[in-house]
Amino acid sequence: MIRIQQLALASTAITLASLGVGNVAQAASIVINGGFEDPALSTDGSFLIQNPIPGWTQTGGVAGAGIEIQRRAAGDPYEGKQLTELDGKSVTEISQDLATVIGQVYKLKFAFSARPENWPPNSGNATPGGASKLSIMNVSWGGTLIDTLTKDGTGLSNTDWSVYTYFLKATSKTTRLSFGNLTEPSDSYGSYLDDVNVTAVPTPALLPGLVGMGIGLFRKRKNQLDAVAK
Ligand SMILES: [Ca+2]
Ligand SMILES: [Ca+2]
Ligand SMILES: [Ca+2]
Repeated sequence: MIRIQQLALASTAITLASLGVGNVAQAASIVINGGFEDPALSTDGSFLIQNPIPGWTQTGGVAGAGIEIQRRAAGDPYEGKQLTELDGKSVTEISQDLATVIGQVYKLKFAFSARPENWPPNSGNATPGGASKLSIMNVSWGGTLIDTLTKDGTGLSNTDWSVYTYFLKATSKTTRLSFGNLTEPSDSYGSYLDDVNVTAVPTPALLPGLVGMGIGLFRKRKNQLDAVAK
């Protein structure tokens, strides 16, 4: 794992293309069910809490908190029809053990939103008064915390997705990828996660050097992406 400074795309002259990683998006993701589309719910407004689900297991929080899948129950997903809410019955950590190659650099990308306070306005699925609107996302790679993200759903009538991207090196044949909100108020309303992708970076010309220099982690917001799936 490389500890890195975070680079805002707009503040640097570095772009993915200039890093020689323009083809990264073409690599297949090694994450199973990264879009939380399985198990598939049949109707909008529905949700399901179970553990495990294909690809993902609850690894933190109280037993029985479960992994919550929502189909437009309280906001639009970033990708597909469904998303996961980390605050299922209570705060959780969910993980997937990835088959990785030692020394290989991977690109981690996912979308994170706070749970919106008002979806749709005045519906039964709006976050109730008294519940926290704070959403926290702790991201771990190989057991090491790599970032803590915070969003506030106060006043939102729909999701407000941001996409985060990191370049991370594998140091083991199995790398555990975890997302948790154990530091968020536990009230069954919280962090939304969708579209988790991990792709091997195909021998970029410049990236290994940059990683070596400590610039291995890179993140940017959705509005800096060229195209956004919705
Ligand atoms: Ca999805
Ligand atoms: Ca919940
Ligand atoms: Ca919460």
